[in-house]
Amino acid sequence: MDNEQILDDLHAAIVDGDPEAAAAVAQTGLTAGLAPLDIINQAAMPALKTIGEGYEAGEMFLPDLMMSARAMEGAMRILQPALTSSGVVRETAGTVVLGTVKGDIHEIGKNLVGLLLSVNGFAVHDLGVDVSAARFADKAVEVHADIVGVSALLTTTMPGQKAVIEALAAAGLRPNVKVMIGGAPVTGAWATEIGADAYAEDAIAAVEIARKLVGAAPTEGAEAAR
Ligand code: HCB
Repeated sequence: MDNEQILDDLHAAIVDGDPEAAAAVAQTGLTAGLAPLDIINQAAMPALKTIGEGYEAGEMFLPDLMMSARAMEGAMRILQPALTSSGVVRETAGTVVLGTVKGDIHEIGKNLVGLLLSVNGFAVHDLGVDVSAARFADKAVEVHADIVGVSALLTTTMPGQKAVIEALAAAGLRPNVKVMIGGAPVTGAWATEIGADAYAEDAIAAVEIARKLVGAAPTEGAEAAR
């Protein structure tokens, strides 16, 4: 089976919401020598985009989204250890508190950001999903965070990112603790509007931006995870 077929099969398994097939194809991809990050970027993420577009067009429904998310998790169970073991971690690049805002339970993208930051030497404290602004601020104090990464996938929960910035400011942490925001509906313009330090379009960008925010020289960064 050629690599293109493997990527097509994984795309199909995620769109079809088949966790077992997704895990099996992900394993086939690794065995064939595909880099875990390439499998994620070239098959898994486009599949989620397809599902999202189908949902928006009224051609797919919430159970479809949920099945696809499970299939993505099936693939990630195989890909995550491979991604972790391919990273070269030498020292702690910085401390990051990460989470998805209150009212929002999307976690796939946030988990990917956390994984790539860890692989690239950051100490990541993942608060999970549906996290209040106060909890972000408390954790940032507790672990002496350099960066707070805030994910939001719904237009209705994006104001939660602003609330996190306000909570950090109220705790006296700004501007020393940097805020990096992301999530499908989030833009650079929104980051500017709410006073975030950075917007990261994807997990690879998040690593490079995090390095810049802590003043570390850019290195092979996300490339180390390939
Ligand atoms: Co969800 N959902 N969903 N969903 N969902 C979206 C996000 C829509 C865009 C689908 C659509 O309509 N086209 C839409 C949001 C519309 C909007 O507001 N603009 C939507 C909706 C409406 C909903 C519900 C309201 C549906 C309903 O109940 N009627 C509901 C909300 C539940 C809630 O949160 N309260 C809901 C539920 C779900 C699940 C539970 C079924 C499932 C999530 C499962 C899980 O995470 N465990 C789900 C999924 C899977 C999606 C789609 C299909 C994929 C999201 C995803 O994982 N993308 C999504 C469609 C889409 O986005 N194309 C759809 C892949 C990751 C890798 O991308 O953007 O999350 P990402 O993350 C990137 C990037 O943004 C950046 O790096 C990541 C990695 O590259 N990044 C950061 C993210 N966070 C960062 C933080 C940083 O500091 C830095 C960078």
